[in-house]
Amino acid sequence: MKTRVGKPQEYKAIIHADFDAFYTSVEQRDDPYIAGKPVLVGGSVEGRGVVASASYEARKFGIRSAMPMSRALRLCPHAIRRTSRFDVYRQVSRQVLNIFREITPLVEPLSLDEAYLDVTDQETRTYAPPFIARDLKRRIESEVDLTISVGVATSKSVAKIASDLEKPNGLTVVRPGSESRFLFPLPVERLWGIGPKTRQKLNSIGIETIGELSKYREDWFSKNFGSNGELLRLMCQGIDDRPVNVARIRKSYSSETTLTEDTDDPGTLREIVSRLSQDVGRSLISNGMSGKTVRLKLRSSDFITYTRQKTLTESVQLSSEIAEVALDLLKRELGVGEKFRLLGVGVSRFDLLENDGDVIQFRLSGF
Ligand code: TTP
Ligand code: CA
Repeated sequence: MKTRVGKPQEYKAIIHADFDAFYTSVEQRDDPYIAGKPVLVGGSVEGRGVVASASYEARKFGIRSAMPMSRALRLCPHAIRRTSRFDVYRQVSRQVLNIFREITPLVEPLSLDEAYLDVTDQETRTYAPPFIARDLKRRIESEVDLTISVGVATSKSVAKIASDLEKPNGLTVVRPGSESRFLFPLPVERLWGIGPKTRQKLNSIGIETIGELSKYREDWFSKNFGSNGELLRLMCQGIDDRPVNVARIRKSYSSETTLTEDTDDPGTLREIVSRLSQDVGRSLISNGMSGKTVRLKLRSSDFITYTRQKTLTESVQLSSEIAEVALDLLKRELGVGEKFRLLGVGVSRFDLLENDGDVIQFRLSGF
């Protein structure tokens, strides 16, 4: 590691790197015939599949990730559809993470196509973080033949927001001290953890921008966002001390829900389990993961929590496959007069992950 020479101030230098249209860019790279054309990677129309990734040429037609494939093809009938090749995406991801790790050992992958790098120790008087980021982009382009968008900032949350602003092939630098100027005009949903529902709620009370949200006081944040309130308040100011976490390894994906009313109705319970399976399948697909163990969590009306699980010979990833196993596990718990108040579905045992520890995800919870 290089030594730091005469650093003027004590702040961190964080880079967030994110592939542009990851799956479709890999497909275009490997087949020159479809380069520059509208390309969709995802499930089939017949199988009621959704778009996993849309090339930027396809986005001009209004196509977005998670849209049903049938709708996407109505918007752009001449789009070229490809099925996912996870093995290739994983291989690209590993190759790029290795390049990142040649630059700094402090690399935190978030999913197959995103990572944070802490380059504080690589900065020198003549080699500032924006140059490190520029060189990083050039290396990926020449060695992997793909483009990434990067954000450079003093914290993870600001770097992540920055990398998204000038996609594709963007390089956005937020200089130390200019965080508020950068963040305040942006809409609140740019902040991590502010999903569509929270955005709507904030908009309904007249809060549109991060600047407007930042005016509220500590007690308002804790009242409205609970224990995450303070984290969010500080993020509005561009303050985020979370370190780049090399060791964060996600070992399972799950989704659970507390029922509005305890029930033993098989139809209702089956529907909930199917929906939870869908949530889990979506997370697995967007992270290029699959697992062999499907787990069903149940909490009865007398608050007894237990799990039932099945380990398969082949990994599953699709919602339909997960639901099939989870519904089978559920079937054995029905008809014994027990009512349930909570259900959960999870998938774990990522063989790939156990081998190389590459796929990691962080979620801001509690919203
Ligand atoms: P994203 O980074 O959200 O999307 P992207 O890389 O295709 O496009 P960009 O970052 O330029 O906006 O997701 C990364 C990959 O994860 C994406 O290529 C495919 C997969 N994915 C899904 O399978 N389902 C989804 O709903 C999403 C959002 C992504
Ligand atoms: Ca991406």
